[in-house]
Order: sequence, then structure tokens, then C-alpha cells
Amino acid sequence: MPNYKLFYSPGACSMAVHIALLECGQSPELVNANLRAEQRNADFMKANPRGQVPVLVEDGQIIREGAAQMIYLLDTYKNPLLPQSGPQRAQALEWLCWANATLHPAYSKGFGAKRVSDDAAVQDAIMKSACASIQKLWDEADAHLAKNKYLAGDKPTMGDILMAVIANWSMPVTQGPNVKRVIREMIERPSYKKALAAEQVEYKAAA
Ligand SMILES: N[C@@H](CCC(=O)N[C@@H](CS)C(=O)NCC(=O)O)C(=O)O
Repeated sequence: MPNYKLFYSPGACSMAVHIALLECGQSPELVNANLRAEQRNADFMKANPRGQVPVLVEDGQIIREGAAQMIYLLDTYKNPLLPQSGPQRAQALEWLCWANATLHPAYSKGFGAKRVSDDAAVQDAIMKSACASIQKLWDEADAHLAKNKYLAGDKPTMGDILMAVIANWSMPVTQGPNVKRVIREMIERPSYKKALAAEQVEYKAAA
């Protein structure tokens, strides 16, 4: 069995990789990257000079980018959260990439407002624009989930879990009833509960 180390930040996108590891029966060593502290974890900065979590280390080999890590793990352990082939795999990849590369960056735009300008009015305008984009994405997801049990069809996949992780990020947006139905189910998975407890994160978005 390989040894896994995960550099994470509590409740961040790294939580989805944490859950993927648990779903694959692995018990990673967890290292808090200290993203909010003045001094980020030095080993973490060496592993990813971009200063972003998640960073996964498998037997000493560094893997950056959350989507790559999740796909790699689920493929390695043939986990049904990412079907191995066919149209189900295409759908699961589409929605995992939607959460990782469309929904997540929309939030990042809002979170990054303070890095763009010191001017409160500019920050406010960036935040408003980010929230409008995020809200549109949640509304689209809700309409999609009104017609589909899960994002990728009739079975839960990794995209549902990453969506639930992102839904818990603090931003003045709302999720519709169909999104909430799915996230409520995701957070009941033993792996999700274990990750929340280990990272000491309270889940608020399901209410
Ligand atoms: N494309 C990267 C983005 C990762 C990312 O944005 N991580 C956030 C936490 S959710 C982060 O580390 N932010 C700190 C920063 O950018 O300084 C991935 O998917 O791994």
C-alpha cells in the first residue's frame, strides 16, 4: 500500500481529495498548509511554490492539481465515484471538471477581490460580479438536478462531492432545493463525516 500525505486547508477544495482518499480505503497523513497564517507550512511551499492546496504526495512523488489527484486515485482504486469507461465516465468527468474548473474559479474570483485592489468600491464591484456568476452556476445546477438524480446521472460521482464541498464556502449566494437534496446526501457518507471531523469543519450549507 502506498503512503499518502495530503497538504490541506480545513474545508477547502482539498477536502474533496481527502474524501476521495477515504473512499478509496486510504488513511492519508494530513498536513495543514496554514494558508491563513503569515507563514505557510514550509514543506508545503516547497512542494507547491504556487501556495495552493491540495498537494498530494504518494510515496514521495508530488501531485498538484485537485482534479488530477481525484482522477488518479479513483482510477487507481477503480472506485465507482469515477466510472472506468463509456458515457458514464464522460459524464462523471464533465461534472467533476465543472466543479473544479468552472464553479471553483467563480468563487476564487470573489475571494481574490482584496488582492486586486485596496479600493473598497472596486472590491465590492468584483464581489458583486463574482456572486452573480456563482448564483447563475448554482441555478443551472439546480435545474439540471431537477431532471437528474445526481450531476452525472443516476449514480453519485466525485463531482457531487466536490460540489458539496464548495457549497459550504461562505459567500452570499443560495443553493436551490435540488442541489441541497444532493449535498445533504453527500455529507451523510461516512467518508464525508470523517473528513469534516478530522478537519474540524462545520457543515452549514445543507440547512
Ligand atoms: N487549480 C487548483 C486550484 C487550487 C486552489 O485554488 N486552492 C485554493 C483553496 S480551495 C488555495 O489554495 N488558495 C490559496 C491561494 O490561492 O493563495 C486545483 O484545483 O488544485
